[in-house]
Amino acid sequence: MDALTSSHCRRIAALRRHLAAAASVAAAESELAQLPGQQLSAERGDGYVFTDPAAQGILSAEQRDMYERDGFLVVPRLLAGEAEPFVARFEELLHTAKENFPKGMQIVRDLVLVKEGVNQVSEKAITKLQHLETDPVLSRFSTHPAIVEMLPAWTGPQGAKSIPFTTQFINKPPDLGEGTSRHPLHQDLWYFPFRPASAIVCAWLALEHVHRDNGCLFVRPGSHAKALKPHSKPPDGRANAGYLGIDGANNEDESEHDDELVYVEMQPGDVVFFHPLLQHGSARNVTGGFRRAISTHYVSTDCVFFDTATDPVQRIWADRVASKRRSNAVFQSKKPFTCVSRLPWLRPWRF
Ligand SMILES: O=C(O)CCC(=O)C(=O)O
Repeated sequence: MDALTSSHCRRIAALRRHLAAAASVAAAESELAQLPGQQLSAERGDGYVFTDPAAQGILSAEQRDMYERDGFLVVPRLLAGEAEPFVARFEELLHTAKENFPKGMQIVRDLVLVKEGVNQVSEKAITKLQHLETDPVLSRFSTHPAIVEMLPAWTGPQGAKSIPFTTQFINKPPDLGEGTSRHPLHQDLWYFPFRPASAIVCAWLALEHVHRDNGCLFVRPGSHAKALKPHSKPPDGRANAGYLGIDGANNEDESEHDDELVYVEMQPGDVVFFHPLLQHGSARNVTGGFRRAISTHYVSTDCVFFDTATDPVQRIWADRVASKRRSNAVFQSKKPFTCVSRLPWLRPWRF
């Protein structure tokens, strides 16, 4: 009887913990829903919400409708035949001493693999290069005329800037069995303290055939029309530094959600444009090769920061920036959701 009671107690305690965790996710979601930063998107003049009126003449009616409905759009062969120099440059950088790297470029290593003994300067340990602005070759993606010409469809005709830390070369190494090559389901808007969300867009170029086995992007179509969800590091610790996921969904095996997800298989030169609220990620690379892509987020010069002092979500982000000593007056504002800045720190290219 005693044994039964204590097993009951353990189960009840476990159930309580489970319910408390679920309740705290629900509480965080409802708190988030109240925030000014959740005023995400509004109709933009011609009946559309997620694309700018300038999209007319850039996207076909069908493409525009697809983006409005799904939150992403694949443009096949937009940069056909242009993948090779990016890959060659990445490989050249792998053999370049750090002190000879382009100024400001950051190497993001797979910390889990490094901890497990993978040589940290090897191709297998490097998951990303970020801040590609000063690199003579890799910078050509963000400023590529074929991409830049399409931007007004989302960012409007007034101009756009690339968001510096989002210019990245992504090198997904073969998974060693721990799932560290996986990027959990997330929304990029979590990292961006400016709005409106729909005037931000990501362009992601496949540098080779990307498919389910080597970890192509997976997306949840239509999720761009929903709220920003709380994000955190996956509790089982299998994700890399900075790879946050949506609370309650970041530790799961995405194949459990196959009915809701689309796996975006692409050929080299294909570009996918997607909304910053679109829930997306990429699965393990279970091949023996690498899966490479290059991407950039762009933001309309009409976007405004909102007050991070009154918004806990954005405060996390602001603290991160502050900790990197990119001092910035926009984070000092006292008034909620005011136009405190026209993106002064987004130095790189204006289009
Ligand atoms: O390319 C990938 O594997 C995922 C990239 C991504 O989702 C991101 O950088 O936000």
